[in-house]
Amino acid sequence: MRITVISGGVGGARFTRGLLALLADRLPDGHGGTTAQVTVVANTGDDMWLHGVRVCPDLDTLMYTLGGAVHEGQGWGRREESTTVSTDLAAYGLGWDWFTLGDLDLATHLARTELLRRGLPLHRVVEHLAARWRPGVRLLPMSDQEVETHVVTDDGTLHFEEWWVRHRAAVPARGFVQVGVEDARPAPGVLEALADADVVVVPPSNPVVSVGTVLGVPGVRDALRATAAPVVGVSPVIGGAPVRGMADACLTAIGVATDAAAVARHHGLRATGGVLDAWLVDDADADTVGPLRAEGWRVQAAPTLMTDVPATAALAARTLALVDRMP
Ligand code: GDP
Ligand code: FO1
Ligand code: CA
Repeated sequence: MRITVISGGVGGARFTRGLLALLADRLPDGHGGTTAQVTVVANTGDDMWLHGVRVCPDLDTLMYTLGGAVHEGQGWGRREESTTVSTDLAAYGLGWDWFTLGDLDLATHLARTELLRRGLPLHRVVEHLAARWRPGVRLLPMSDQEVETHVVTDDGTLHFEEWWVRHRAAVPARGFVQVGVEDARPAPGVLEALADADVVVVPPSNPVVSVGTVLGVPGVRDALRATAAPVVGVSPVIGGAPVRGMADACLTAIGVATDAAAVARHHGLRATGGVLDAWLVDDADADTVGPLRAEGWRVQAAPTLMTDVPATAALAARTLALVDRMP
């Protein structure tokens, strides 16, 4: 079974880790006995140049999380990490003192930058770096072209990471722009991964700056609307709040309520011009099931807190079952 996941960083990575645990006995066994392949299309809108190296937060969170190297508590960066280089860079007054590049993480950015400078397109760079970590999925950037999410505030425009990390999204965002997206094309394999999937999953990722950014790459939304695969999403909002991070500030910026049903309606049903067929809400939001069903949604309430891998595997199972795609 071919499963395609559209992902940001921590939420999408943790969901995918649970999905792989669910499929554990059905993943490519290297002897041709493959019965399930997972492709993850990752958001690259958080990416930036820093100290001359290319930083790709969501790609790296996916690679590290699925490769078992992530700093679990942070959800980003490497597990055993030090900040010797970052501290010394600060002594030169360079870089962002509110954005720490760990020493081991820096090796990833140096390797990526070297390969980019050799002329490899990003999707080939990702393939090369991911091979070391064996994430168990095909990891694709949404595009090989640089797309950067910038945040429009009353005092000017900021790179998303500055807004998110330095300001903790406390500066009101009036909107988001994906710089470069007009000239971006889906990376090789992305459209096929959506068209040829047996199921497409929108995991509990940030609906605006993760999922929304991927959908904004020309051609992606159309491919999602056109695929024969059912498209099922999981609410990243529980009980009116994001589980972690500031997706509420992102939703408010685009005029969407921080509510499990409002996020579904924001993505929209494919039958009425949107991109989803089905939506899983948390048990805490079971009251949204009736109204959404009345609007034509395939919707169920389930435990959606990804407390550990088994819980997430159970969530992944409920997600696939909602569209009759149990492995
Ligand atoms: P980021 O790029 O690191 O911000 O990660 P993502 O965009 O992939 O996911 C962030 C979103 O995942 C946030 O909006 C969270 O509310 C959501 N999220 C994180 N953990 C959970 C969880 O355990 N359950 C649910 N339902 N959503 C979660
Ligand atoms: N997040 C922070 O809150 N503080 C940091 O200093 C920080 C550094 C960092 C370095 C590399 C990287 O790949 C991610 C990093 N992040 C940091 C996380 C980043 O903001 C998130 O992964 C996402 O981009 C948010 O959606
Ligand atoms: Ca992100």
